Parts: sequence; C-alpha cells; structure tokens
Amino acid sequence: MQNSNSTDNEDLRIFQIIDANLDRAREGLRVIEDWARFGLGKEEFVEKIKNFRQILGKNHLEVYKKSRNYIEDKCKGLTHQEQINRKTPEQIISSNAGRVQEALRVIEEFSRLHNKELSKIASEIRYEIYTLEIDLLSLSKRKNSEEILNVNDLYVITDQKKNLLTIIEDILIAGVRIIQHRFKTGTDKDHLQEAIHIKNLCKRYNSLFIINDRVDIALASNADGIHLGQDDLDLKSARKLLGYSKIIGISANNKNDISNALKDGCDYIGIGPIFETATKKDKKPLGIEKIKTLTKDLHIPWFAIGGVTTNNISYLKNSGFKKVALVSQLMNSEDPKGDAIMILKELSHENQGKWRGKKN
Ligand code: TZP
Ligand code: MG
Repeated sequence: MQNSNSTDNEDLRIFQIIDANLDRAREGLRVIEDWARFGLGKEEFVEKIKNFRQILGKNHLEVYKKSRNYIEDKCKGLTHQEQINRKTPEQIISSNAGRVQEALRVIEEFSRLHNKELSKIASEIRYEIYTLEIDLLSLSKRKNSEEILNVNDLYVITDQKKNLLTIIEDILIAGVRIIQHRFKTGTDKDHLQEAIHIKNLCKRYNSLFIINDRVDIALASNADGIHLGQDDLDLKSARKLLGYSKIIGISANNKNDISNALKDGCDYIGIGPIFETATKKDKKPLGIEKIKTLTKDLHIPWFAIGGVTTNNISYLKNSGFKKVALVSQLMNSEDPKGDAIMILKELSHENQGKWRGKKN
C-alpha cells in the first residue's frame, strides 16, 4: 500500500468509501453464500464465495476502518422501492450479486492509486461474480425442475403422431407434468418446430419439457432438460454445453451404467425395459425383481420404463414401483386423457406393497 502514512482529508474520504464498500461487498457475498448453502446445497460454490469474503476481510485494513464516520453519511437508511419489492430467491441473488459487483467496482477505482493490490483483487473477484451469478441462477432454475421430477410420478414420452399436440394437451389437462419429446425420423427443422410447439404447451401447464437425444434441439427449443441413452453424447459433455440450468436424465439398465450416471451428476434415471415392448424390440426385459435390486440404494428420482400400461400399472405400483415412464399406452390410446387420469390415480395410491383385489 502506498501513501498509507499520510492521512490527509482526501485520504480519509477515500478510505471511508473503501471501508463502506468492503462491508457492502462482504454482506452481499454472505447473502449469496447462504443461498448456495441452504437453498441449493452446493458446497463447491459455498467454498468459493467464502474464500472471496475472506480475501476481502484480510484486505479490510485498519486505516479503512478508522476512517469510518469521518464524514456523516446523510444518505444512511435510504431505501429504494426495488429493495422492498424483492421477492424470489432468484431476485435476491441477482440484486445482491449486482450489489457486490458495484461495491467491488468502487473499491477498484478508489484504491487504484494508494493500494494497487486491493484494486487488482477487487477487479478479479468482480469478474468471477458475473459468472457466479449466472451459475447460481441456473442452479436455482434446475432446482425447480428437480422439484417437478420429485413430486410427479408419471413421465410421458412422445411418439411421432399426426395429432401429437392434441394428445399432449389432453394428457397435460389430465395432470401429467413431465413430457419428453422423442423424435426419431424427420428433418432437424421439423424436429425443432415440433419441440417448440410442445415446449409452449408444457409452459402453459407448468410442466417439465425434456428433449430426447439432442442437446442442440434442447438448447434451441429452450427445453428444461435432456434425456440421454448410453450411446448418446456423454453426460459431462452435455453438461458443458447445457450449463447448470438444465436437468440431465440417463437411460440405464445395469449397475455400472447407473453408478457412472450418478458419479457424473445425472438428475434422474430411466430404468428398463421392465417388460417386453414393441417400442424397444431389441432390448431384453429386466423384470421387476432385477429393477428392484438395481434401484435398492438409488437416492435420485428414477422411472421404470418399458411395457407400462393401464393393465399393469396397479401391479407395478403394488410391487413397490413409485414412478413410471411410458410411450405407447398414451400415444396410441383412444382416450389419452382418461388413461392418463387412471394411471395418475393408481400411482398416487397410498396402498403400496399390497396387491389390491387379492388378500395377503
Ligand atoms: N427405453 C426403455 S424401454 C423404452 C424406452 C424408451 C420404450 C418404452 O415404450 P413403451 O411403449 O412405453 O413400452
Ligand atoms: Mg437416445
């Protein structure tokens, strides 16, 4: 630090500005840190933010603290309508990240002449906060999607149908809240166009919209997530392309694939086929017991898939399956809405573990 011995009036005013802004930056960082900790449970972000606070704390020199109250602050306690209006955690994160960025900018400018090191630190942290803000907001969005995955037990996958949008709207009206767009044949242009139509429908019904296979279509249609099979793009590469805001689901049918998916941070797993299915003729069914063994210690949402119908849903539920995914039962149904209502009702049934209709 240069000129630290001379404390003429100008220094004192500058030190007072730095003192106030170091406090401001650290307070804002604490708000963000607590959301990362308690709101998102993201340890790596907590550590990063804590480290910034500590660096600023170490650089909060006595000369700055001593200058406090040098000039009476006539603006103390002023609030802005925006502060009173703040509601959601996301708004709180944004405004506090902005507050930290502004405070750091002030420190950077006013310390440049007498404390180059602090000026440099303030500038470096400020740039990191820009990225951190985006990452935290993305994680918050993903948290909302994870909540939808947690509380909804029926996951519907689309097939290529002429009246697909009508079917989808029917099942959304029935209460389905997770839709995956599966589009295997056709041009990319048609794929994206259909995806955008379904995305708009899902948005209207506050439902999750997931794209099968294609990260590019997921990005272009602003989907909530992507579903990847074992032969698709790997999870880590998909995460790099998609950022933190999108959920990533994985198809798995063995122990190894499941543990890799968990290690790489997938948000949910589709496991199957349980039964034989015309939708995936080449896949050998796993059966109920095998799926039970595979999912014994699984702590993220998982959906059993393959041959799930209105005829076996009650049996599956009573065999301990809580969440299922399906294609043909609803895509080929005469009454998609009625069937969806029936399946949802079975899945919501509390009487799990007992085969209704039979005494045990
Ligand atoms: N993955 C495993 S089985 C399956 C997929 C995509 C197809 C399920 O289709 P259906 O028609 O519900 O049996
Ligand atoms: Mg695939």
